[in-house]
Amino acid sequence: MKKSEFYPKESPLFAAAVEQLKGKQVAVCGHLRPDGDCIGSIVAVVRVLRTLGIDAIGINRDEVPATLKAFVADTPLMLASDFELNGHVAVTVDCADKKRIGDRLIELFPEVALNVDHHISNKAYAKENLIIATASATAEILAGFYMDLGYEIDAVTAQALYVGIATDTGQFRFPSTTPETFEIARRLCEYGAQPSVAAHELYECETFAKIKLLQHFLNSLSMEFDNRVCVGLIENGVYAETGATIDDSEGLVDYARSIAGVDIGVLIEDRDGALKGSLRAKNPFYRVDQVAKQFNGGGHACAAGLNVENSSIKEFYPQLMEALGKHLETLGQPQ
Ligand SMILES: [Mn+2]
Repeated sequence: MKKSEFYPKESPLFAAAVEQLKGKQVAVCGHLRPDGDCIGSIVAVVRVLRTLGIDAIGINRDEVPATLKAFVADTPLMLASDFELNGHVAVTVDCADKKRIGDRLIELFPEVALNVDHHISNKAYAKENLIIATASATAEILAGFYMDLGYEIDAVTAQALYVGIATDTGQFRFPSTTPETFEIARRLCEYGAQPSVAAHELYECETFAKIKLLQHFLNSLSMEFDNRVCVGLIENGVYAETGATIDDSEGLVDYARSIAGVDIGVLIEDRDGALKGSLRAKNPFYRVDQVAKQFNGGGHACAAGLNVENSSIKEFYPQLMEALGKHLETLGQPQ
């Protein structure tokens, strides 16, 4: 084996964990409402395990979003509701908390063999936990492992890993984007990743319903805390009205954050009383994960989410603003 270049400490641990999976049936689980990094990582782990002779399939509680379907290609992937346990061993990717795999999978898998993730808040709930918080994406970690270990990366795997990195870095714009991110992405292109094809699938195949959802969101924007926080809402019933799917809210919050002078963008969605909050900061100084944590959520310093059951925007909005206000007051101004 050649010398580990990207993750000298973790790559051998990954190889050892993979060794333990040999001869077993492996279920590679992602998180609720899967994003590009989740799907890309599942696809990449399932494919690589299969090249190593391991019977692996991907499982998700929620459907693969339409914009990501093309990247799955012929990778075996199924919904948790269709999955039948047959002595499978669980591997999770991009899941900071075991809860993120969803109730049915939590029940089926009291134990997780391997947890690969880049969330700083990861609870290290598995037998082997490979958490690298400096990586921009779980896909970046996996790609680094594969390159370090000389695992076979086919064109579908390379494209899936590229998509995971491109989406989690906001197309290589977020502060998590490092020289290593570009080096890994560059090499993925050599393995067959095609950035232009990925960009077309991800950003140039929008439904009209999604644009109508964006229209609602933009109409709802309001400023808080001297224009430092911009909040947009998706009120209950808007999904039905526009015909948009819940995946279509992905990325809306970035419009709120994109405004000059705004430090934090916020999206609050109401889906029949189940609220979902998304917080996005321009600077990791703002540690929006700490605000999300106060509502049983979590995530990264610049990108965090939370879920509140049985509430309404009217009730929750002032609660979130109070928490944000206190948080901003404690933080002061970045240096
Ligand atoms: Mn991720």
